[in-house]
Amino acid sequence: MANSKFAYVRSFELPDPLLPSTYIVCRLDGRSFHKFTDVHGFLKPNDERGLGLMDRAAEGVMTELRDVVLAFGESDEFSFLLKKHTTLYNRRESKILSSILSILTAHYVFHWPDFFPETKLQYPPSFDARIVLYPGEQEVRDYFAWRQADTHINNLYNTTFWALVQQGDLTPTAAHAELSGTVSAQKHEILHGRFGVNYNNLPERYRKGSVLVRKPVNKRPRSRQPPPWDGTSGEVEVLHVDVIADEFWEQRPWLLR
Ligand code: DGT
Ligand code: MG
Ligand code: MG
Ligand code: MG
Ligand code: MG
Repeated sequence: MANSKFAYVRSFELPDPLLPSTYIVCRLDGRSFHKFTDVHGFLKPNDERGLGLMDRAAEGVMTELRDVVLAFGESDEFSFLLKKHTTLYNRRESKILSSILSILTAHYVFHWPDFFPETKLQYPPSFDARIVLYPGEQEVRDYFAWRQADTHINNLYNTTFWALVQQGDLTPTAAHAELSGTVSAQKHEILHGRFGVNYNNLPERYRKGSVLVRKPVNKRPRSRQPPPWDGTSGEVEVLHVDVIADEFWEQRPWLLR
């Protein structure tokens, strides 16, 4: 029916290509997860099940879209990095964004019972998404450093806040007041001095977030040349490691190639 008299409407569909040779980052965030986590009884400040489910859903995105080479998640959000020269959907923004968004959402709902066997979903969760283009390696590294620094700041605050409320019997208002204007060191001191908690011993998942990459395949041990591998095949692994320092990136040069 290509030439029906209606087909002209197609010309209203405008192209939306993303600039070539730039890094595409897509960030998803749970819509009103303040309410969603409340209704579903997530543990505060961190619910292992909820974070594990987000990781599982992000793994689903990487399994279905091989050009996604790196993902970083914390709280109700996940960021996905595509290969610099990806030709996925001819780099059409709406196609890339909507696919990542719907794959993650579908996996989140599909795998819900594996992570929350006792809790029935009360209503369908949803996410929003945006795509940001970055021109160079430095900006990409700084983007992921920014998200991981955010993880750390939020987690230190939330951990201290909930210790004051749950163990210190402060009201939320009083806990807020107590923490207002405090710097990192003071929060560490409250945790350690009053609750005997050494922040640095808390699980890495809470402090560093989740980093998903693929394990190199056929990596020749001790070979002088880096393996001719582009990060798009093989098994996805979930790590809780530092992405701010050089080491993570130096060990995985394919991420930014
Ligand atoms: P939005 O993103 O503007 O639609 O609104 P929210 O409510 O999703 O706000 P956002 O994304 O800034 O904050 C994430 C919320 O999700 C925040 O209220 C805390 C909650 N949340 C995330 N992870 C956990 C968790 O592991 N346990 C609990 N109890 N809450 C969590
Ligand atoms: Mg949001
Ligand atoms: Mg949210
Ligand atoms: Mg959020
Ligand atoms: Mg179709």
